[in-house]
Amino acid sequence: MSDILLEIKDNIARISLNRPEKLNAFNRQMALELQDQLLACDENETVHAVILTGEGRAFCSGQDLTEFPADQLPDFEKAIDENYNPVIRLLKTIRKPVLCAVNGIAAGAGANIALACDIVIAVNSASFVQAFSKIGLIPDCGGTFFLPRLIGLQKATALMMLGDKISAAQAEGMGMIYACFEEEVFIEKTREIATVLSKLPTIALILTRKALLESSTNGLEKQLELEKKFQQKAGHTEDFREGVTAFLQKRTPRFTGR
Ligand code: T3D
Repeated sequence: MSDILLEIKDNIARISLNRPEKLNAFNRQMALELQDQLLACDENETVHAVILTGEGRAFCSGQDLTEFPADQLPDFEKAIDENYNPVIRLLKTIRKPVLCAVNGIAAGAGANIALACDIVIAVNSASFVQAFSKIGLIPDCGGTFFLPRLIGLQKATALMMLGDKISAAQAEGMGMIYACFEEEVFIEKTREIATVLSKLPTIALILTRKALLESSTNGLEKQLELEKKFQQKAGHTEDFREGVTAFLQKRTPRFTGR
């Protein structure tokens, strides 16, 4: 049985973390398999949107704490270089929008991998915890980059230092995630949002992600120049022509991702 499940249906890939008995804690194999499946989705032209979720009652409980060697110092640099940072880089470069559907607790690396996705939704019963400080570590997986940008420096500092567990509703309230939904409609809502994403002009979405990411470090002048460059790219796609034509013909556009 694989630690990551991949299912592709109706142009949507569903990638699922699959170690439910460990609340989907990341071991090395799971991190490497996740990289493989993200790459596979990137390259598969039939995939227009990706859902990242977890099997069982959790989304992900972070690094598998049983994986550290008992008799020697752990090599975090190697583990982060090989296991985690490639996942975050892939989530930010994959040429398909990624919807994270947080189906239960998201702790440590699990919380921050969720935040690296394009859109994050959660079931009402889910919770988020920056568990790192509780075991003497610092937040990784891009958490120190994404969280303060989402909720502000003060709240990010407090959540990261105190390691408080917050509910999905609190996460939505502070802008950490896009929305949360009742259990009964969560799967349906996830599918609905992924379907919308899968039918939008993919190149424009990916350029939007890139522009937003670059805005974190650019000044206004640089960002205006970047928008100009990216708009030129978007405006030269078949999807742009289709979008305008469909509008003028008063019909639903049929985007192809080209
Ligand atoms: O290597 C590197 O590069 C460093 C990177 C570090 C990144 C990190 O993610 S550090 C943070 C690691 N994660 C944590 O510290 C969280 C640990 N887990 C918890 O605090 C709790 O399990 C939860 C709050 C997530 C959930 O609590 P609860 O009460 O719902 O469940 P539980 O009973 O604690 O867990 C259920 C089982 O999953 C249990 O196993 P058992 O007793 O039934 O056999 C538990 O040990 C196991 N489990 C949960 N989290 C982990 C885990 N096993 C290994 N590693 C885990 N992270």
